[in-house]
Amino acid sequence: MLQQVNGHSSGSDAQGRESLREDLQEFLGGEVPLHQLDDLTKVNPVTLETVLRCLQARYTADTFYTNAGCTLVALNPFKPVPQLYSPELMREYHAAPQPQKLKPHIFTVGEQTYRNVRSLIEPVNQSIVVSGESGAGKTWTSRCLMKFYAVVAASPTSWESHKIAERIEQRILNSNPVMEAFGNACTLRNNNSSRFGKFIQLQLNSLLVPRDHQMTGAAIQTYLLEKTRVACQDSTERNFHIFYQICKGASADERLQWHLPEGAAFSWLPNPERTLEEDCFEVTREAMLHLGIDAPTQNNIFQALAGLLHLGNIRFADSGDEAQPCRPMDDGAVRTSALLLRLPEDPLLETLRIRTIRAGRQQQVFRKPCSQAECDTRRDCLAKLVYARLFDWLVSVINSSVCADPASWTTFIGLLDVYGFESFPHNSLEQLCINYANEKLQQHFVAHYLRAQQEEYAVEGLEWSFVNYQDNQTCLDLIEGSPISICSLINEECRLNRPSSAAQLQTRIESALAGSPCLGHNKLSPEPSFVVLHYAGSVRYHTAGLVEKNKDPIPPELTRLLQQSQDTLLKVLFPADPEEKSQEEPSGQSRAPVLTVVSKFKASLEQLLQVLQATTPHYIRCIKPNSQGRAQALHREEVLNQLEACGLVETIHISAAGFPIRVSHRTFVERYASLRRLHPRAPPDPHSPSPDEGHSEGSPHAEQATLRALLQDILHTLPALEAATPAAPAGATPAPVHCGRTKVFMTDATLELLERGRAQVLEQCARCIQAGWRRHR
Ligand code: AOV
Ligand code: MG
Repeated sequence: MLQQVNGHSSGSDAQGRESLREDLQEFLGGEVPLHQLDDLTKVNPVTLETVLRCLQARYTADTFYTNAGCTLVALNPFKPVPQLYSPELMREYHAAPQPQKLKPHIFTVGEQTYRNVRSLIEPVNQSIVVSGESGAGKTWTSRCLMKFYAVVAASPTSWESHKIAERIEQRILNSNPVMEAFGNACTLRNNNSSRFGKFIQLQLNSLLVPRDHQMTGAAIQTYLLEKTRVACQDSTERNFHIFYQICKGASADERLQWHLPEGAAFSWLPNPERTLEEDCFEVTREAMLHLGIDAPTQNNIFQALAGLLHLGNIRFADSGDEAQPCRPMDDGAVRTSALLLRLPEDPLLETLRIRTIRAGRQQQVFRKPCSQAECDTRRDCLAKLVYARLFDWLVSVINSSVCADPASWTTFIGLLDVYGFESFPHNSLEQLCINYANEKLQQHFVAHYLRAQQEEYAVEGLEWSFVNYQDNQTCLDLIEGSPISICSLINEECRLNRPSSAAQLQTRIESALAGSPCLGHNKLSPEPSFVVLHYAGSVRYHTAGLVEKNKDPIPPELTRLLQQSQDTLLKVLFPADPEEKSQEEPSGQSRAPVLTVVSKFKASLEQLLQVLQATTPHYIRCIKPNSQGRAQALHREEVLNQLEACGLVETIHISAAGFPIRVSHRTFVERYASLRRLHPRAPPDPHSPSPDEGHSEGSPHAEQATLRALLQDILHTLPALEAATPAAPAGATPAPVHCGRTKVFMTDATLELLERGRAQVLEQCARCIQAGWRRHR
């Protein structure tokens, strides 16, 4: 847009263009240099280019937080900035009469939410949605916010209550290292990548001190742990931190007990040489202790994990005879893992190698030896099953340790640290779920943002109805709608339990949903796949393995085996069935409807949204300035992609659907007063003060009236300006502009028109002056 304006007014001289751009920027953004602009909606006009330039200027100036209307944009500094997170600074934001007047910070958001829940008139729950791509800083941000609340929500009245408060805050903070040890891993994008989504509800009371809420507890909800990582890691990535922690941090005694000799090689433990800060076993143990997980229980957990590592070392060799089960290549691995998991050795081996099937009219039980690949799948499945149950159990233990008695809290602040939009060369069910969640959150955000915009317009006395914005409901209909959607079709395949190829699934999706504008054209793909046009970009999902992943089948023999364990922990994780029913794998038709991954995810997502909808939301968008994790480097292209993916561009578009350009009456009159010369409505009154002069004299009312009159004069030149525009089609609608109580709202097109007129006046003036000189000479 700026380029267009410049192109019209200042020839081809690049330098001139640059200076005009700055001039216009100054007009639109006021006197403030770009890096000091605290709010991206104040860059004017709001375009990607200006937003990027502003962020870049701020990053260079080591300013990492910027507002964007009701959103906070957080750039990852990729270097320690301790002064930015000190308890002193937390208290400063907490004590400030108007924290929003301080520099943008996550503490502003923290304090705002804290004050909102504290309001005695109408206590209302708050939520903070932290989003952004992998490595952008979501978990860091959530952790910092939790520390913030631990500091500000701990104001004690007596020593006794202080003690209680500190204990609970400390315990809540302690949940972080534990959850991260078990749920985070080193990936290509982030050394400490969260492999699950998390919503933590910080519970506050108003009982002890009515004005100052205190944290009395917390409740944690997790989403979609990437459990496949236990048994399958990319060669450049790692397993969950906890496995490395036990291998590196175990004492000599523990090594003996857990069968983890120094330097032992485990196939599920790639890249052990990569030493990370996260490998600190002591921190995890200490935190677990604070959460009430005592040393024997910890010991039990770590022993089971060591058992999984040994399980991963079991390899099978084909027997060469279909009727014969595969042979384990190393009896030691089977023995040790059975020992550590306290499972009977023979049934373990049997379960991994032999499938039991019920078939025929009499439902006879058949035992079928598995192929080598099937054995591997069963082994991996066993590990995933144990790890996922362990993780859920840990979360429930943490919850029972930190959750407050329902009677002791009145309001909560929810923190959502959720995986951002993902698009890889190969996308599967995980990405579909993640992106589906992001669509949902985006819809929630847009609704909230539009409401905020609406409020600004209302304050300015403008009609909202002229803004037309289509939200992402169409895409959500495609993914989750009824009766037919991508989810329903994938679930249908699972339910029918029929053999169907990846290509067939593609065809079914494409033919049943052909009418959806959000289903992309699927050309040029050698592999069966379908394309969804998400708000954040289009993503190709591969259909191979999708149905199987959605089923997430757990052979019942595996569960039954684990129920035989003599281990105290495994007994808790796999309690015996109350009634011993027939549990052999049925032959097909008689199977009860399975709860698929997608249906479970959908249900938990709906629950989350219900919670969010009942709160006042706040948004923090984390941005990764570069993918190498380097300090002081901002890559425009990468940042642009993220602005797009986190919906900020969309927000910009929404504001463009309305009036992206807002300037105060005075600024507007100062810049365009000269336009009246071009198309005067009435002869300018020589006695009326120019805006500059009228400043100190007269009442503010009189000044307002003068400004308004001038404003109207300028706006009346618009139709003439438009008619004089060569490109304007005959009978074009007048350029939209709205005059609010304090600001003028306009579109890019109007700005362009005004700028062109102004350039014309300036040119005329320059000619007059030149002519005057000539006459003088
Ligand atoms: P993520 O949660 O968004 O990724 P993290 O919060 O783990 O990303 O941040 C990644 C890394 O960036 C951290 O380990 C820090 O080294 C650094 N970092 C982030 N924020 C800051 C900050 N404010 N100051 C200093 N360093 C920071 V993922 O969980 O992968 O989606 O799944
Ligand atoms: Mg994270």
